[in-house]
Amino acid sequence: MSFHAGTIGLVGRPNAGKSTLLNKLVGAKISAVSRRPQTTRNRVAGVYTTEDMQAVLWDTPGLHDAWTALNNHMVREAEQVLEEVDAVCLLIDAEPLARAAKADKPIIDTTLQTILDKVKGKKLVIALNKVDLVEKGWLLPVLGGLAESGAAIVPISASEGEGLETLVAEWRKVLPEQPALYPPDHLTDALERQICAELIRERIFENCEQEVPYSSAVEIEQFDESARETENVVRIHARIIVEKPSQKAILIGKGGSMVKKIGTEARKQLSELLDCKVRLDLFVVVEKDWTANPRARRGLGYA
Ligand SMILES: Nc1nc2c(ncn2[C@@H]2O[C@H](COP(=O)(O)OP(=O)(O)OP(=O)(O)O)[C@@H](O)[C@H]2O)c(=O)[nH]1
Ligand SMILES: [Mg+2]
Repeated sequence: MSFHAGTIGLVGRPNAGKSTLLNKLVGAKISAVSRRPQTTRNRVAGVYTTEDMQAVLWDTPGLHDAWTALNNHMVREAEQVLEEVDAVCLLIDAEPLARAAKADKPIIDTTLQTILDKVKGKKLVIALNKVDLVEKGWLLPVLGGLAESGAAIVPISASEGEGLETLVAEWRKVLPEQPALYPPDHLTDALERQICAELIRERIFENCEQEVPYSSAVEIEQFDESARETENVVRIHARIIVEKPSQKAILIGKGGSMVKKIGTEARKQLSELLDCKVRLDLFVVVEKDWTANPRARRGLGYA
């Protein structure tokens, strides 16, 4: 049996489920997932290996109309990945498409067409995601509408793990025949401390309202593994950076309740990731308008 391997960019609109799919296939939480759009800000790599293929998956920020410097960085990041990969997997949320079908509107609207134009010339597989949320009867017209793109289309549910075998089989078809790029047990290139920062940021996205998640960044100041072997514990100091004192107040919450909740939830996830106990200290600091400041953005890895 021939072996196929290469890089695949997971792209799509914000909230389509790209990070969920990456985590599901890798079998570990390496990329932040939240109910809010624009959760992912930088590319994250995960490796998925079977007997006859290996896909190096690049999770990317959602493609959207950027209106701030930080958003610009996110879209550029996704577009750069598009240029570098062997093939593209475009994730599309099935729900709005099913609504379009019900309303007798075109399945490929202008936004989707813009994204399809961006990936033109690339080997393409479309993953129609969140089919668990769509009445089966509306799936057919949606698939019919998407067929105009000319790409292979696979209905999936990233969160439920449905359709993933078929998706992976389609990926294999578009990847070049070559040996694996990584050892089969290799899961990610991301550093543990980077993933930790992402998972703390994810908890802010899930717990805080309005602009707070979009004005927050997380920086790991200390990642102390000196007692990892002996006492099975890692000590982590992280700074949550916000843009305004009012956001700091929201993040800290009444009597510290919000930062405590974020800390408790994050600690649980970090402990799973690192497979040991985690002592987590969170500090909230204001760095005035950091999202608009190129140097501050660079310092936080968003440039
Ligand atoms: N019901 C259902 N929900 C899903 C599925 N896949 C993802 N979700 C949910 O959709 C939301 C967005 O998922 P993400 O994985 O963060 O989406 P993303 O495409 O990475 O989003 P950005 O990083 O913001 O571009 C989360 O609440 C997920 O739990 C699915 O197959 N079914
Ligand atoms: Mg994401």
